[in-house]
Amino acid sequence: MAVHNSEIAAIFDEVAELLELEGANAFRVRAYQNAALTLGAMPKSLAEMLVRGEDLSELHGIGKDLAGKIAEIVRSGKLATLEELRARTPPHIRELLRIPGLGPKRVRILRDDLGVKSVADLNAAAERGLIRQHKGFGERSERKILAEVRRLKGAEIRVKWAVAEEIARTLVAHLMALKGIETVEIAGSFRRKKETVGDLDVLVTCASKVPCMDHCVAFDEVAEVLGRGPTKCTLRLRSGLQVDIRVVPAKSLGAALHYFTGSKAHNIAIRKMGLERELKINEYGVFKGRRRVAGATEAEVYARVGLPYIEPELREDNGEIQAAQQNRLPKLLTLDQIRGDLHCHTTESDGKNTLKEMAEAAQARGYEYLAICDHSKRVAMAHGLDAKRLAEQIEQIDHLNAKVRGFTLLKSCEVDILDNGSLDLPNDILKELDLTVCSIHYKLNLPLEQQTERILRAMDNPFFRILGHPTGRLINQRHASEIDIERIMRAAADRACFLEVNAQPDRLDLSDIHCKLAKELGVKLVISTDAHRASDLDFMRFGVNQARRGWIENENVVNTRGLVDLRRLLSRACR
Ligand code: DGT
Ligand code: CA
Ligand code: CA
Ligand code: ZN
Repeated sequence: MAVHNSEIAAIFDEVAELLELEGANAFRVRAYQNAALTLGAMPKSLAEMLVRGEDLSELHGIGKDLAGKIAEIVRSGKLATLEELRARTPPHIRELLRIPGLGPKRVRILRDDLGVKSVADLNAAAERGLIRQHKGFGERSERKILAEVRRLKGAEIRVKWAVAEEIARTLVAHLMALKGIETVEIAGSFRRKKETVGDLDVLVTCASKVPCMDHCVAFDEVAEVLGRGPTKCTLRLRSGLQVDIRVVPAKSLGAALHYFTGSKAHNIAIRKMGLERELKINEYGVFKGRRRVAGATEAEVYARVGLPYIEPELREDNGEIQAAQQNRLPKLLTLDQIRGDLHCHTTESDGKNTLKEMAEAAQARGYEYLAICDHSKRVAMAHGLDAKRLAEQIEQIDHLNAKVRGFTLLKSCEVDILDNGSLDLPNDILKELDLTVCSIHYKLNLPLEQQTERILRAMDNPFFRILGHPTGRLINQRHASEIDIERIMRAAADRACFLEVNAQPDRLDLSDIHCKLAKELGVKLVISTDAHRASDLDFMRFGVNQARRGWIENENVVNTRGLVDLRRLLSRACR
């Protein structure tokens, strides 16, 4: 495997960082930093230059010493200098460097002046208000540090829903393989389809005398058995995910499912309603005095407190109980109501499948339409399209459409919203498209006011249709951009524009709360996979889950419409 320039640059960056942390000579630090910049921006492969016997020390800013180090990395994939530096730096200090906003300079100050040697120390110092008192750190950076530390701690333990689903699938298959195990249900936040889950809560019913616990702990992904009793065990899997498994009697399954699905706040509210009717509700059933009056199904439990069944996605004590009392629960969107996908890429930009392959994959999923949204030119890294290449793609789409019946490729583009709010391609090519998905990929960190204005300005363009991955967040990796989402939604409603629910499992952007807000403000949503390969079209269900948590119904979603209605919605002329 050839070593990429970016990997060499990353090694030099880390050397510079650790040298600076040690208080090394500033010239030496800068030499590594400059080299990293030069190499990172070089179009030619250093590894290939070496194969051809070219002399790297002739490159700008690369002396004999660094040229030798590049050769060492290309040869071995490693750099001894870096290994030594890493070995000399305590691991807890290196962890501090990973906190956004803390470079080596600041880490050194914190260590030398406040004795901060780990993330835990940092957290304690920030909580005690010591950091804001230090010159060069004000109150704002202290707040930011606290938020980052909390995020770091959270990021370690909460698993993305899609990842949990894969693990859950193998676990359920394992459990069901034992004869005598009758039902396996996963409750908890997983059943509520939360975007991340803390652990899996599994309920099992089985015939008596079945060695159920032995079978649970024999799951081959178990790393450690954290606890075990006759009807309950807690496991840590190799992926780091924890699992609580409980065996419950079949007559209690509904009550247990209700209890362990949560959320806790929802359960408390339901239990309170029970108390008002002199009913005791727990994981074993619904009891009047000592008599069990319900418990086999969840519907029974709800019926006992005078409510219709409430879908797990709604159980957050966020208005669902009042809605149930008034018989105005939403009729939640379902996957089979989705008629097409309005955001995908092809090999023309950074996708892995061709136009034709994407079209076939969409047809195989029973879709009526698929919008092709390759990147625009600003995203050079992804080989974004300029007007000329987009015009060629439009022709290809016309050509393919002429050959198929009952399925339509829609002409689109993921147009970059530039820094000043203008769109990355001229209107005379945008007007040839059926729709546009307009997204921000650069400058995600502008201050709230500026970022909001940027989006509103873009929306003023008559060819703006859909705001793609509106906040830019990446679950466990990158915060949402600071935007005034309510203002943006009101503007979208005014201009007959739509917001995307990006179904990529690490985006899920909009959030559930924002989906609900959109519905309340009368903004229609588009649920799209942003597929970069044919199989990504299956991400649709993650987007649907997110929308369901946001109370979204069929009519709130643009791509539940057939093609004719869709085209009507997309034409802003009719607004
Ligand atoms: P997670 O795992 O952090 O993503 O979130 P959950 O909701 O799965 O929470 P978890 O695993 O701690 O507990 C699963 C369910 O069990 C929870 O949603 C409601 C129920 N539960 C847990 N502890 C309590 C409690 O103290 N009181 C009540 N009423 N319910 C509880
Ligand atoms: Ca859980
Ligand atoms: Ca749990
Ligand atoms: Zn995209």
